[in-house]
Amino acid sequence: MDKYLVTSALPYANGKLHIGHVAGAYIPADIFVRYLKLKGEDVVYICGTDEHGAPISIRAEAEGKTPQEIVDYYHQSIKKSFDGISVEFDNFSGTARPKHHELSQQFFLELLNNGFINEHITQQLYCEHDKRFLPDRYVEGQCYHCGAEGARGDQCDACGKLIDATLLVKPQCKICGNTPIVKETKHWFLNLPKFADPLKAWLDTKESWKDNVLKFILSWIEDGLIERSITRDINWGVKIPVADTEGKVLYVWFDAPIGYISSSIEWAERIGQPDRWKDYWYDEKTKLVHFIGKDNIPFHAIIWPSILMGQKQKYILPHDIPANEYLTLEGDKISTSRNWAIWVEDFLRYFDGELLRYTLSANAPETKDADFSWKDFQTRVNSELANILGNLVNRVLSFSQKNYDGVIPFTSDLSDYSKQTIQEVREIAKEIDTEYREYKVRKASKLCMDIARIGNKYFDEMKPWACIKEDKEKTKETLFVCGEILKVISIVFAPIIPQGSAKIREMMSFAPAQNWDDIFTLNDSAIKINEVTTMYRKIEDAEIEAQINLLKEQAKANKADAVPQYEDKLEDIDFDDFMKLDLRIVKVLHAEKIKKSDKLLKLKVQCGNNEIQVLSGIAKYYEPEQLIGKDIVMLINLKPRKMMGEISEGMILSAHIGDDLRVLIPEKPIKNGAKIS
Ligand code: B3M
Ligand code: ZN
Repeated sequence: MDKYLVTSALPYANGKLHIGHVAGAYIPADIFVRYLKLKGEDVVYICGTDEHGAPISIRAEAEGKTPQEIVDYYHQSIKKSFDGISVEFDNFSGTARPKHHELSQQFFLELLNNGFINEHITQQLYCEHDKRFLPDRYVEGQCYHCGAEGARGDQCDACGKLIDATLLVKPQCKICGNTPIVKETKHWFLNLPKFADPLKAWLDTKESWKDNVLKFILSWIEDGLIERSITRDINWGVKIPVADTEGKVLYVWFDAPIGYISSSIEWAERIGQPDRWKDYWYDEKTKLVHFIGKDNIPFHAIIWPSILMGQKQKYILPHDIPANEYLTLEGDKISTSRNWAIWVEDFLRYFDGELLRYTLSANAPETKDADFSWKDFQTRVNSELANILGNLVNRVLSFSQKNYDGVIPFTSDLSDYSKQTIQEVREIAKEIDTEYREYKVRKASKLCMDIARIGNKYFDEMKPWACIKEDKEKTKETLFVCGEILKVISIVFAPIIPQGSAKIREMMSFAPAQNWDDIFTLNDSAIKINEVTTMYRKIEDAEIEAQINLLKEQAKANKADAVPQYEDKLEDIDFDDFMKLDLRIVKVLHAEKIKKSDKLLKLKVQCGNNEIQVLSGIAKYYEPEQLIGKDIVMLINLKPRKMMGEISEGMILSAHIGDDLRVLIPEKPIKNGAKIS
């Protein structure tokens, strides 16, 4: 029997999960694991959140939080989404945990001691405005491989190639938008050229790998491997275990895959067998399978195996890396920045997670990109899950309940047609077995549904509703065969729709599916039926329209939040129009919240010799104390207005974007009353 260690890419703990994520690296992996468990194989399924890297510190800075706060929040959010779609890891860890830090440092030191890491003074992009280096996603520009805009400092999404940030065309600081300069700094490099030969020898044994993975990697090695920097000038991450490295950490892609091991260690400790992880990672018979999205290929097929090869302890190397293509949404690329995405947690507010598992399996982005559309989702649920599978379950069980006292009757008197039908179903089950083994969930899910189709066809042809009027004994055969088919369905479909399968088995008073081989043993007695309930409710057109509207609105709302473009500028005005505005510096003497309003602050400000009262909608952004004593900018000749029963004699100037707002304050103090022009 084989032993498997299955992993899914560690999602970055800087955002929610969307359907594109789960279609690629999670649902197919969970299906594979459930399949292996049914086959009685030894398998551990490992994951966790990727809690380092520039995206997390960028998000923390943008939201005024600590990286740890961001990580804690999204770890929970992501875990909840996985629970909602029944993706069940044996362990779900996080890379900010101390044990992971220790292990990553240990890996680094060993590579260093074994001569696989070199130290170099390097040129890095540096923002003089923000006074900091700009590693990875802190910088964007044009890709020098393919010319695409928006390439990040570490990788270009358009061509998938890794990037040397200093070579980016027209680089821009992601924080302030300025053009960075190049500055020297010391870094540690993984000596990939030293691994070129062993990598090639290892990859030569991987003929069965998916084409998109193998071709891509071999061409990478052909192009010549170069040393890769595995440290960064930022504060959030695993500290470099070498003296005088303040302000530097290990590169997120160095420590993240080590997370597969640290999460395995955590698992072993949690189940009370602390050494158990070694049975997998140290045993060359273990098949290590990494489910990832295609943008993660080079890290898993080159850098990660090199990190493993550079250790004295012999670790297993990836057995297979099924990398999936992308999922598009309503024909358009999924984009978190444009909010063109269906977030799993939003989906779960309206529909059962299992419907998503089925739809994303039936239409999985395996060999090419696949599209998710709400209409297609509706069709899959209504015409396949409800009309084919649900219908079969319902008609067989209800019929038996009504006519055979709540049991599916037993008979051994089977016609050739019945025997053939059972045989046909078993043949398909064998095919499904192969498809699952090769991670082909798209084909597997179609074949599972085909078995239900066969069941319906058989039921239709046997016409039990007519037959029973003449020969109740003979009609038993139809029900018996259909019961057999339902049993097979409840096993072969279990990896894709675990709850649906459990429901069928409950209604048929079977224990949960645990053994694939039950497919090949005929039921040998009558089957008691429990209460029969509807498997899948149909989704109304109105529900689908509502979802499509929601999606569009969400994207539109996002546009309103987006940085206003120069093109959005208002109509030109005359100089005289501008001169009508009496803008002044004023000093805040007093500020307080207004009862009954969570938006307004009431300010008393000094402008020259006058005291003015003004109401401003900034209460969500500032505590009154934060403003008292500050010099701010105000329009003082706006006609007085009454708001919430209070008079307001002007307007405080502020800059705002999306959900963020800043009151304008002069760069150096200047006497209040000063005119602004
Ligand atoms: N967090 C990248 C991603 O989510 C990364 C995967 C790490 S796997 C070790 O695309
Ligand atoms: Zn900058």
